[in-house]
Amino acid sequence: MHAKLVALVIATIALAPIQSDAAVTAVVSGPGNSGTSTYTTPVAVLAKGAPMNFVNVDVEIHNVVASTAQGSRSGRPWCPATGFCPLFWSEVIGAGTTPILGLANASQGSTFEFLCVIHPNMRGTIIVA
Ligand SMILES: [Cu+2]
Repeated sequence: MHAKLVALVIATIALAPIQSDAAVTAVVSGPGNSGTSTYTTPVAVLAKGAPMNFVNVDVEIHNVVASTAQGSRSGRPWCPATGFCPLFWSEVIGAGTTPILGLANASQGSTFEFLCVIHPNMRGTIIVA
């Protein structure tokens, strides 16, 4: 049953019309991404101040974490007490949707690189428009 649901989601996405980058409000990962260097949406455009989700339609677990910008723990409850403190972050999830936290105050024109902590070869870019 679960496999049929995953297949249906994949088929629905495959049949969906191609969207311009401006229409993307989510970072999406899908089957095969862990063996590549990208996500299904390698570039995602976020309207300033709008929410952004991470959508995983893969059977493997993934997440979205800022790969470059690091900073203080202030306002970032996802940060560990020590170590890596990414500018933005999502939970590691199996198939499903979860919010990407930390982008609410990102400036228009900003560009952020991100990666998956489980598969650090998976990388992408978020552009704030
Ligand atoms: Cu991954």
